[in-house]
Amino acid sequence: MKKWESQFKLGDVLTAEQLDFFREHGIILFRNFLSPEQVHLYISEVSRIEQMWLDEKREKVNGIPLKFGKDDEGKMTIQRLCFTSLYSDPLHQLIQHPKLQSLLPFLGAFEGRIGEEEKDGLVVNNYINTPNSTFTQMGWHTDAPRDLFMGQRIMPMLNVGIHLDTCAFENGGLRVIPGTQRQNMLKLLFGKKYFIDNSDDRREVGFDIQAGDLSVHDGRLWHRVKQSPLFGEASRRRVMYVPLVTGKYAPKDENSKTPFYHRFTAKVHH
Ligand SMILES: O=C(O)CCC(=O)C(=O)O
Ligand SMILES: [Fe+2]
Repeated sequence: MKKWESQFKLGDVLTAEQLDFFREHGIILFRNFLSPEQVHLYISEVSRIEQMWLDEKREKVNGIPLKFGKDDEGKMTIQRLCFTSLYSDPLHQLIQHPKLQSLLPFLGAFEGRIGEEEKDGLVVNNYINTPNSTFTQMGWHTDAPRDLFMGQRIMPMLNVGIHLDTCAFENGGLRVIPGTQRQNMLKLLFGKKYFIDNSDDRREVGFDIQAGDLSVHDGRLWHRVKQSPLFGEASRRRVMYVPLVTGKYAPKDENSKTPFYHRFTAKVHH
């Protein structure tokens, strides 16, 4: 396990160095994408949406199940929200920001777009290490085979992470195995046991992530979320993900079916 440094800043266009780095490793971290004020605003927007959905007793958004947990006082919380930008002007504007469009060349020759209404839209993961939490870590996986479960072939896609909490390397969080985005299909599908393997890997790397940082990883890259050694609020980690997608436009709506893999991941994401 190794900590990587990063000094990359996201400008209006990606530099040759940034493109080369991403092509080699399948992951890149940009510092200070959001100001502290923006982080604060998006956290409050997520709380507002969470409360609205709890009040509505909502269980799914566009066919994708919300993931519920309880806080220390036994109050219901939502630990994974999806399609959030469709319920918030500030989040919608963030997703439409030209700086996010500037990430599309990471897809290489493929023409991409921001998947605001596709896949799970703008996801918010809210991890906390408490006895009642249902979301403390996420086992090894790649994001690519979800397409297979949807009955489609795997298309190139990137996941953009917008980090709302500071998470030092020592405190767990995102871990990736650099370069695995270039593996063959057999390794992509069977390189590790999807979601149930939480063990350390000597090849894995992570970062000291600051609230406001932005990460991009290739959908074919092996990655996981390592559990925090801390407990309670000190372990809280909120991160938003939006997919950059290619291929046929496939928006979801209220009538969209629940993908089969959610029945599986609901059981193993603890
Ligand atoms: O929370 C993270 O940083 C990663 C989440 C993830 O890999 C996923 O939702 O597929
Ligand atoms: Fe993932």
